[in-house]
Amino acid sequence: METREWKKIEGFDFNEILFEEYNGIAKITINRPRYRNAFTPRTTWEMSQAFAWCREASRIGVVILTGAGDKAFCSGGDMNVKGRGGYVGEDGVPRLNVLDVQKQIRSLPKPVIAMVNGFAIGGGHVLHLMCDLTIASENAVFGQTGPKVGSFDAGFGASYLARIVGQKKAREIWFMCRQYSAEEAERMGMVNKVVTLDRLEDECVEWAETMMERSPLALRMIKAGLNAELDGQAGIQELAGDATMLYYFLDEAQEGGRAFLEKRKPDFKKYPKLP
Ligand code: S0N
Repeated sequence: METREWKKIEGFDFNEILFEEYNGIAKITINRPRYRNAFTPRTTWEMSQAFAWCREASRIGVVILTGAGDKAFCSGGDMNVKGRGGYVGEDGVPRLNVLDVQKQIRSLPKPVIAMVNGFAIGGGHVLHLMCDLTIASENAVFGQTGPKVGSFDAGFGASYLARIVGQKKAREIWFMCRQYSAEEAERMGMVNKVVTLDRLEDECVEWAETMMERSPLALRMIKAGLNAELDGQAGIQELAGDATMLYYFLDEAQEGGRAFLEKRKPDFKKYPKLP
Protein backbone atom coordinates (compact mmCIF):
# COMPACT_ATOMS: atom_id res chain seq x y z
CA MET A 1 0.00 0.00 0.00
CA GLU A 2 1.27 3.41 -0.95
CA THR A 3 1.68 5.88 1.91
CA ARG A 4 -0.12 9.11 1.24
CA GLU A 5 -0.62 12.03 3.54
CA TRP A 6 -4.30 12.68 4.06
CA LYS A 7 -4.71 16.19 5.42
CA LYS A 8 -7.46 16.90 7.94
CA ILE A 9 -10.08 19.30 6.56
CA GLU A 10 -10.23 22.03 9.19
CA GLY A 11 -13.18 24.05 10.41
CA PHE A 12 -15.34 21.25 11.78
CA ASP A 13 -15.87 19.82 15.24
CA PHE A 14 -16.45 16.22 14.19
CA ASN A 15 -16.48 13.40 16.76
CA GLU A 16 -17.82 10.47 14.77
CA ILE A 17 -16.27 10.88 11.34
CA LEU A 18 -12.82 11.70 9.98
CA PHE A 19 -12.76 14.26 7.19
CA GLU A 20 -9.60 14.46 5.12
CA GLU A 21 -8.31 15.39 1.68
CA TYR A 22 -5.51 14.37 -0.63
CA ASN A 23 -4.79 15.61 -4.12
CA GLY A 24 -8.36 16.82 -4.84
CA ILE A 25 -9.98 13.77 -3.22
CA ALA A 26 -12.04 14.14 -0.03
CA LYS A 27 -12.30 11.12 2.26
CA ILE A 28 -15.15 10.76 4.73
CA THR A 29 -14.54 7.95 7.22
CA ILE A 30 -17.24 6.78 9.62
CA ASN A 31 -15.15 6.51 12.76
CA ARG A 32 -16.99 4.19 15.16
CA PRO A 33 -15.09 0.92 14.69
CA ARG A 34 -16.15 -0.23 18.20
CA TYR A 35 -19.70 -0.54 16.78
CA ARG A 36 -18.71 -1.73 13.32
CA ASN A 37 -19.15 1.89 12.21
CA ALA A 38 -22.87 1.99 12.97
CA PHE A 39 -24.22 5.51 12.60
CA THR A 40 -25.99 7.66 15.18
CA PRO A 41 -27.91 10.85 14.32
CA ARG A 42 -24.70 12.72 15.13
CA THR A 43 -22.67 10.60 12.67
CA THR A 44 -25.10 11.28 9.86
CA TRP A 45 -25.34 14.97 10.76
CA GLU A 46 -21.55 15.18 10.57
CA MET A 47 -21.58 13.30 7.24
CA SER A 48 -24.15 15.80 5.95
CA GLN A 49 -21.89 18.72 6.86
CA ALA A 50 -18.95 17.02 5.15
CA PHE A 51 -20.86 16.27 1.94
CA ALA A 52 -22.22 19.84 1.86
CA TRP A 53 -18.65 21.13 2.12
CA CYS A 54 -17.52 18.77 -0.66
CA ARG A 55 -20.24 20.14 -2.91
CA GLU A 56 -19.03 23.71 -2.44
CA ALA A 57 -15.27 23.04 -2.54
CA SER A 58 -14.11 23.47 -6.12
CA ARG A 59 -10.75 21.89 -5.34
CA ILE A 60 -12.49 18.57 -4.60
CA GLY A 61 -13.17 16.35 -7.64
CA VAL A 62 -14.11 13.02 -6.08
CA VAL A 63 -15.29 11.88 -2.64
CA ILE A 64 -14.44 8.55 -1.02
CA LEU A 65 -16.76 7.20 1.68
CA THR A 66 -15.42 4.49 3.98
CA GLY A 67 -15.38 3.13 7.54
CA ALA A 68 -12.55 3.08 10.06
CA GLY A 69 -10.58 -0.12 10.66
CA ASP A 70 -10.56 -3.34 8.70
CA LYS A 71 -13.82 -4.92 9.82
CA ALA A 72 -16.64 -2.69 8.67
CA PHE A 73 -17.65 -0.07 6.15
CA CYS A 74 -20.87 0.59 8.08
CA SER A 75 -23.31 -1.65 9.96
CA GLY A 76 -26.29 0.68 9.60
CA GLY A 77 -28.17 2.55 12.29
CA ASP A 78 -26.83 2.25 15.84
CA MET A 79 -29.20 -0.14 17.61
CA ASN A 80 -28.21 1.34 20.98
CA VAL A 81 -30.04 4.57 20.14
CA LYS A 82 -32.87 3.15 18.06
CA GLY A 83 -36.06 4.34 19.72
CA ARG A 84 -39.63 5.10 18.81
CA GLY A 85 -39.71 7.28 15.69
CA GLY A 86 -36.06 6.86 14.75
CA TYR A 87 -32.54 7.01 16.11
CA VAL A 88 -32.44 9.22 19.18
CA GLY A 89 -29.65 11.77 19.33
CA GLU A 90 -28.02 13.67 22.18
CA ASP A 91 -30.94 16.13 22.08
CA GLY A 92 -33.48 13.36 22.73
CA VAL A 93 -35.10 13.80 19.30
CA PRO A 94 -35.66 10.71 17.11
CA ARG A 95 -34.36 11.14 13.55
CA LEU A 96 -33.89 9.21 10.32
CA ASN A 97 -31.39 11.71 9.00
CA VAL A 98 -29.35 9.12 7.11
CA LEU A 99 -31.96 9.75 4.42
CA ASP A 100 -30.55 13.27 3.99
CA VAL A 101 -27.09 11.81 3.46
CA GLN A 102 -28.46 9.39 0.86
CA LYS A 103 -29.95 12.30 -1.10
CA GLN A 104 -26.74 14.33 -0.79
CA ILE A 105 -24.65 11.50 -2.23
CA ARG A 106 -27.19 11.06 -5.01
CA SER A 107 -27.17 14.70 -6.04
CA LEU A 108 -23.52 15.58 -5.39
CA PRO A 109 -22.31 16.76 -8.80
CA LYS A 110 -19.07 14.81 -8.35
CA PRO A 111 -18.38 11.07 -8.28
CA VAL A 112 -18.58 9.33 -4.90
CA ILE A 113 -16.72 6.05 -4.38
CA ALA A 114 -17.71 3.64 -1.60
CA MET A 115 -14.49 2.09 -0.30
CA VAL A 116 -15.97 -1.01 1.33
CA ASN A 117 -13.48 -2.49 3.74
CA GLY A 118 -15.65 -4.99 5.64
CA PHE A 119 -19.32 -5.29 6.58
CA ALA A 120 -21.76 -3.13 4.59
CA ILE A 121 -24.97 -4.08 6.35
CA GLY A 122 -28.44 -2.56 6.78
CA GLY A 123 -28.37 1.21 6.39
CA GLY A 124 -24.62 0.80 5.71
CA HIS A 125 -25.43 -1.37 2.72
CA VAL A 126 -27.77 1.34 1.42
CA LEU A 127 -25.02 3.94 1.80
CA HIS A 128 -22.66 1.96 -0.45
CA LEU A 129 -25.48 1.51 -2.98
CA MET A 130 -26.01 5.27 -3.10
CA CYS A 131 -22.39 5.86 -4.06
CA ASP A 132 -21.63 6.05 -7.79
CA LEU A 133 -19.01 3.33 -7.59
CA THR A 134 -18.17 0.62 -5.07
CA ILE A 135 -14.72 -0.85 -4.67
CA ALA A 136 -14.55 -3.60 -2.08
CA SER A 137 -11.87 -5.57 -0.31
CA GLU A 138 -11.98 -9.37 -0.44
CA ASN A 139 -13.20 -9.51 3.19
CA ALA A 140 -16.22 -7.26 2.49
CA VAL A 141 -19.66 -8.64 3.34
CA PHE A 142 -22.91 -7.20 2.02
CA GLY A 143 -26.51 -7.56 3.16
CA GLN A 144 -29.73 -6.17 4.49
CA THR A 145 -31.04 -7.12 7.93
CA GLY A 146 -34.18 -4.98 8.25
CA PRO A 147 -36.89 -7.65 8.49
CA LYS A 148 -34.70 -9.48 11.04
CA VAL A 149 -34.11 -6.51 13.33
CA GLY A 150 -37.27 -4.42 12.97
CA SER A 151 -36.44 -1.91 10.26
CA PHE A 152 -36.53 -1.44 6.50
CA ASP A 153 -35.57 1.03 3.81
CA ALA A 154 -38.29 0.95 1.18
CA GLY A 155 -36.84 4.01 -0.58
CA PHE A 156 -33.56 3.95 -2.49
CA GLY A 157 -32.60 0.94 -0.36
CA ALA A 158 -35.25 -1.13 -2.13
CA SER A 159 -35.98 0.45 -5.51
CA TYR A 160 -32.46 1.46 -6.43
CA LEU A 161 -31.17 -1.92 -5.22
CA ALA A 162 -33.67 -3.58 -7.58
CA ARG A 163 -32.47 -1.40 -10.47
CA ILE A 164 -28.94 -2.62 -9.82
CA VAL A 165 -29.42 -6.33 -9.09
CA GLY A 166 -32.90 -6.97 -10.53
CA GLN A 167 -36.25 -7.47 -8.79
CA LYS A 168 -35.88 -11.13 -7.84
CA LYS A 169 -32.46 -10.70 -6.29
CA ALA A 170 -33.51 -7.50 -4.47
CA ARG A 171 -36.45 -9.34 -2.95
CA GLU A 172 -34.16 -12.20 -1.91
CA ILE A 173 -31.71 -9.76 -0.30
CA TRP A 174 -34.46 -8.06 1.72
CA PHE A 175 -36.69 -11.05 2.51
CA MET A 176 -33.94 -13.54 3.41
CA CYS A 177 -31.49 -11.17 5.16
CA ARG A 178 -28.51 -13.23 4.03
CA GLN A 179 -24.94 -12.04 3.82
CA TYR A 180 -23.06 -12.01 0.51
CA SER A 181 -19.34 -12.05 -0.19
CA ALA A 182 -17.58 -9.34 -2.15
CA GLU A 183 -17.31 -11.72 -5.11
CA GLU A 184 -21.06 -12.44 -5.05
CA ALA A 185 -21.78 -8.71 -4.78
CA GLU A 186 -19.54 -8.07 -7.78
CA ARG A 187 -21.35 -10.76 -9.78
CA MET A 188 -24.68 -9.10 -8.89
CA GLY A 189 -23.43 -5.78 -10.24
CA MET A 190 -23.35 -4.01 -6.86
CA VAL A 191 -19.55 -3.81 -6.79
CA ASN A 192 -17.27 -2.46 -9.51
CA LYS A 193 -14.09 -4.19 -8.39
CA VAL A 194 -12.80 -6.45 -5.63
CA VAL A 195 -9.19 -6.13 -4.45
CA THR A 196 -7.15 -7.25 -1.48
CA LEU A 197 -7.60 -5.17 1.66
CA ASP A 198 -4.08 -3.77 1.42
CA ARG A 199 -4.78 -2.64 -2.20
CA LEU A 200 -8.14 -1.08 -1.40
CA GLU A 201 -7.18 2.54 -0.82
CA ASP A 202 -4.65 2.59 -3.67
CA GLU A 203 -7.29 1.25 -6.03
CA CYS A 204 -9.86 3.84 -4.95
CA VAL A 205 -7.36 6.69 -5.25
CA GLU A 206 -6.34 5.46 -8.73
CA TRP A 207 -9.99 5.42 -9.85
CA ALA A 208 -10.50 8.89 -8.35
CA GLU A 209 -7.39 10.25 -10.05
CA THR A 210 -8.49 8.79 -13.39
CA MET A 211 -11.91 10.43 -13.07
CA MET A 212 -10.26 13.73 -12.18
CA GLU A 213 -8.49 13.62 -15.56
CA ARG A 214 -11.93 13.56 -17.20
CA SER A 215 -14.10 16.61 -17.89
CA PRO A 216 -15.81 17.49 -14.56
CA LEU A 217 -18.83 18.92 -16.33
CA ALA A 218 -19.22 15.80 -18.47
CA LEU A 219 -19.08 13.65 -15.31
CA ARG A 220 -21.63 15.93 -13.63
CA MET A 221 -24.03 15.77 -16.57
CA ILE A 222 -23.79 12.01 -16.99
CA LYS A 223 -24.42 11.48 -13.25
CA ALA A 224 -27.45 13.78 -13.42
CA GLY A 225 -28.69 11.98 -16.53
CA LEU A 226 -28.33 8.53 -14.95
CA ASN A 227 -30.17 9.80 -11.86
CA ALA A 228 -32.90 11.56 -13.86
CA GLU A 229 -34.00 8.35 -15.53
CA LEU A 230 -34.82 6.92 -12.10
CA ASP A 231 -35.59 9.85 -9.84
CA GLY A 232 -38.72 11.35 -11.40
CA GLN A 233 -39.29 15.07 -10.83
CA ALA A 234 -36.33 15.34 -8.44
CA GLY A 235 -34.04 13.82 -11.07
CA ILE A 236 -35.38 16.09 -13.80
CA GLN A 237 -34.90 19.09 -11.52
CA GLU A 238 -31.25 18.16 -11.07
CA LEU A 239 -30.59 17.70 -14.78
CA ALA A 240 -32.61 20.81 -15.66
CA GLY A 241 -30.68 22.83 -13.07
CA ASP A 242 -27.46 21.80 -14.77
CA ALA A 243 -28.89 22.83 -18.15
CA THR A 244 -29.81 26.23 -16.70
CA MET A 245 -26.32 26.62 -15.26
CA LEU A 246 -24.84 25.96 -18.72
CA TYR A 247 -27.37 28.33 -20.36
CA TYR A 248 -26.23 31.10 -18.00
CA PHE A 249 -22.76 30.80 -19.50
CA LEU A 250 -24.14 31.84 -22.91
CA ASP A 251 -24.34 35.37 -24.25
CA GLU A 252 -27.94 34.60 -25.23
CA ALA A 253 -28.89 34.31 -21.54
CA GLN A 254 -26.86 37.39 -20.62
CA GLU A 255 -28.68 39.40 -23.31
CA GLY A 256 -32.04 38.84 -21.58
CA GLY A 257 -30.77 40.18 -18.25
CA ARG A 258 -28.84 43.03 -19.84
CA ALA A 259 -31.89 44.16 -21.82
CA PHE A 260 -34.03 44.21 -18.69
CA LEU A 261 -31.51 46.34 -16.79
CA GLU A 262 -31.03 48.66 -19.80
CA LYS A 263 -34.83 48.99 -20.17
CA ARG A 264 -34.85 47.87 -23.81
CA LYS A 265 -36.25 44.96 -25.78
CA PRO A 266 -33.89 41.99 -25.83
CA ASP A 267 -32.40 41.14 -29.21
CA PHE A 268 -32.48 37.35 -29.36
CA LYS A 269 -32.56 37.26 -33.19
CA LYS A 270 -28.80 37.17 -33.47
CA TYR A 271 -28.52 33.81 -31.69
CA PRO A 272 -28.44 30.61 -33.75
CA LYS A 273 -31.36 28.19 -33.88
CA LEU A 274 -29.35 25.05 -34.37
CA PRO A 275 -30.95 21.99 -35.97
C1 S0N B 1 -22.17 -6.09 11.25
C2 S0N B 1 -22.16 -7.45 11.91
C3 S0N B 1 -22.58 -8.53 10.92
C4 S0N B 1 -20.72 -7.72 12.40
O1 S0N B 1 -20.66 -8.95 13.09
P1 S0N B 1 -19.35 -9.28 13.99
O2 S0N B 1 -18.12 -8.99 13.25
O3 S0N B 1 -19.58 -10.67 14.52
O4 S0N B 1 -19.37 -8.22 15.18
P2 S0N B 1 -20.38 -8.09 16.42
O5 S0N B 1 -19.80 -8.80 17.58
O6 S0N B 1 -21.76 -8.42 16.04
O7 S0N B 1 -20.31 -6.51 16.63
C5 S0N B 1 -19.22 -5.91 17.31
C6 S0N B 1 -19.80 -4.87 18.22
O8 S0N B 1 -20.42 -3.88 17.41
C7 S0N B 1 -21.78 -3.72 17.82
N1 S0N B 1 -22.60 -3.40 16.66
C8 S0N B 1 -22.55 -3.93 15.42
N2 S0N B 1 -23.49 -3.42 14.64
C9 S0N B 1 -24.18 -2.53 15.39
C10 S0N B 1 -25.27 -1.66 15.14
N3 S0N B 1 -25.86 -1.59 13.92
N4 S0N B 1 -25.68 -0.92 16.18
C11 S0N B 1 -25.10 -0.94 17.36
N5 S0N B 1 -24.05 -1.74 17.67
C12 S0N B 1 -23.60 -2.52 16.68
C13 S0N B 1 -22.15 -5.08 18.39
O9 S0N B 1 -23.27 -4.96 19.24
C14 S0N B 1 -20.88 -5.45 19.11
O10 S0N B 1 -20.85 -4.78 20.35
P3 S0N B 1 -20.47 -5.59 21.71
O11 S0N B 1 -19.00 -5.87 21.54
O12 S0N B 1 -20.74 -4.62 22.79
O13 S0N B 1 -21.29 -6.82 21.74
C15 S0N B 1 -23.09 -7.52 13.14
O14 S0N B 1 -22.57 -6.69 14.14
C16 S0N B 1 -24.48 -7.09 12.84
O15 S0N B 1 -25.25 -7.87 12.29
N6 S0N B 1 -24.82 -5.88 13.24
C17 S0N B 1 -26.17 -5.34 13.14
C18 S0N B 1 -26.39 -4.90 11.70
C19 S0N B 1 -27.81 -4.43 11.50
O16 S0N B 1 -28.76 -5.13 11.69
N7 S0N B 1 -27.94 -3.20 11.06
C20 S0N B 1 -29.21 -2.66 10.65
C21 S0N B 1 -29.57 -1.53 11.52
N8 S0N B 1 -30.73 -0.90 10.98
C22 S0N B 1 -30.63 -0.05 9.98
O17 S0N B 1 -29.61 0.22 9.44
C23 S0N B 1 -31.93 0.61 9.66
C24 S0N B 1 -32.08 1.09 8.22
C25 S0N B 1 -31.93 2.54 8.09
O18 S0N B 1 -30.89 3.02 8.39
C26 S0N B 1 -33.02 3.40 7.56
C27 S0N B 1 -33.72 3.07 6.45
C28 S0N B 1 -34.68 3.90 5.91
C29 S0N B 1 -34.98 5.04 6.55
C30 S0N B 1 -34.26 5.40 7.68
C31 S0N B 1 -33.34 4.54 8.21
C32 S0N B 1 -32.70 4.85 9.47
O19 S0N B 1 -32.82 3.95 10.31
O20 S0N B 1 -32.09 5.91 9.65
